[in-house]
Amino acid sequence: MSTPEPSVFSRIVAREIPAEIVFESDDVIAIRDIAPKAPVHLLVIPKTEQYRDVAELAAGDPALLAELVRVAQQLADEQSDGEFRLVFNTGERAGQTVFHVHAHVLGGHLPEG
Ligand code: D5M
Repeated sequence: MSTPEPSVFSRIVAREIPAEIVFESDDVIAIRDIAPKAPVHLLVIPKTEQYRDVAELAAGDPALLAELVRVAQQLADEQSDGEFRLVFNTGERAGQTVFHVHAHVLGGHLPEG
């Protein structure tokens, strides 16, 4: 059986493709989104790609999900006013394009809705 290709985020963790990395720990990396939808738009990503979406992550490793939320708050404090929208697109029809779980952290002056 062939090994699946690493996700774009695993390739960023491995420094195979460039990104603006704003936080890194043993378990988590955070980068600036390449197509920002708000003045501050970051992605907080577990380094492991074993969870494709937030439902799998919550079931498999709730402590790691809590760590994503903690990092989101820390980055919103550092880069904005501490308030933020946290979005997990879950499934293709909901707009998910990268099936390696990631939290969108949107801050600054947000669009309505
Ligand atoms: O979100 C996937 C998000 O990932 C989308 O907002 C673009 C972003 N993206 C994709 N490739 C890159 C790179 N190379 N750097 C930074 N950001 C990237 P989803 O919720 O799956 O639609």
